[in-house]
Amino acid sequence: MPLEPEPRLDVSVVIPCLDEEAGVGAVVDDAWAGIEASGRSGEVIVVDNGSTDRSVEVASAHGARVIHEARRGYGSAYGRGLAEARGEVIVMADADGTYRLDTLTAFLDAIDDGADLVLGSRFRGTIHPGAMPWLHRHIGNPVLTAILNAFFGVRVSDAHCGLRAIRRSALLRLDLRATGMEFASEMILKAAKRRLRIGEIPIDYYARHGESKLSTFRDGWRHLRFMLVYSPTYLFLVPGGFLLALGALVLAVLAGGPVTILGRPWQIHAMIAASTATLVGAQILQLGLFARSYAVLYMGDHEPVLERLWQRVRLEHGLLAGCLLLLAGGAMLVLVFAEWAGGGFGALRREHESLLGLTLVGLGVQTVFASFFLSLLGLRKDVLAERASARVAGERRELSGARH
Ligand SMILES: Nc1nc2c(ncn2[C@@H]2O[C@H](COP(=O)(O)OP(=O)(O)OP(=O)(O)O)[C@@H](O)[C@H]2O)c(=O)[nH]1
Ligand SMILES: [Mg+2]
Repeated sequence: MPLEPEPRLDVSVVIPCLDEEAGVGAVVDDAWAGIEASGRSGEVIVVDNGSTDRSVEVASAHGARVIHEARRGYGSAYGRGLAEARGEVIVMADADGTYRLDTLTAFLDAIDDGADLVLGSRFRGTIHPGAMPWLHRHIGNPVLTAILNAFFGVRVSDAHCGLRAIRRSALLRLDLRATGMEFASEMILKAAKRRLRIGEIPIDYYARHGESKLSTFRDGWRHLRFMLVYSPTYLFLVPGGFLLALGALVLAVLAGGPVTILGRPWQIHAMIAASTATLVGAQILQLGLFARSYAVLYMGDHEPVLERLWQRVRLEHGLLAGCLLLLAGGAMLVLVFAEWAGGGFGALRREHESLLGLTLVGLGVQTVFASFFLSLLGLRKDVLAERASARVAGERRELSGARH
């Protein structure tokens, strides 16, 4: 987002608006009143996306700077509005009259007190009758908020509240890209990743004017999808690790032949399932590792364990591990073949051993090729060294600052 680096006002109120002629005028008035009550300098920006009603006229008549964005969507509108904002602090609000901006001073005070991002919380405040449908109030918002908290290690009570404030310097670090309603989740999860300070203020939520632009399932899915894509730990590492561990355990138990557990014989079918789980689990884990590495190397994510791994583990280590797996699996297959040949290629009952050998060969091949792919991603490994030396330089500066 090409944000202007120098703020020229204390506060910008940015309001996305799509066909909200019934609400936008009062919201703009409310924003000006909030700015005045706070005693700060400010501006009110309304971002239109091709409204077909009188929203633009109404917003302008009430003194808003109206900006037009061609790309549709709540996130696209904010991307543009935030880039145009000139305030030191940016306050975000909807155009439908659901939020009151007499709370603006409280948001600005919270930023003055050290928060980088301040979220309104409807759940800790008051949701007035008719403001939020039952499904959103009791299922959609709480469940998606809980997922965001679990995935990204935050503790917010209302991840989708449209009334929030952010410090300009914090916004510059977020690199927001979402185009739809998932923009609301993106702000929080990226703030968490950059370790920004997130505050909350209980607020009132009123019934909206005009028609809702929120589509329950489409937008709910967009939030969920976005969180999954940004959380490879949950998308890849948890299911991959689970499948690999379960598969490997069953393979180990059944390696020598059928086993009786809980009074039932476990035979080749369980072994086939375990082999599939092992290979699929390993594959998902590798994809997770690719995704995390990409995020660390190319998207500026910070993950100490992975960064250390990247600096210590080389392509040759991966190739060695892959070859060892290949050798172990290959040796088992050779032994089975030798027994078969020794018996004159007659009947052979070594399914368990063969399957274990084949699974190890499969894992070996995957590991070899995954290692090559990782080393391709690692062409940008220099950024880690640069980041590390920048950190050391920063620490030195702090130390010498402390000494003076
Ligand atoms: N410019 C622009 N604004 C949008 C777009 N979609 C939604 N908005 C605005 O973003 C704000 C939030 O959308 P709402 O429809 O109120 O969504 P919501 O607040 O989650 O749902 P409700 O509780 O039903 O109001 C409103 O001011 C909309 O006018 C869009 O595509 N472009
Ligand atoms: Mg709304």
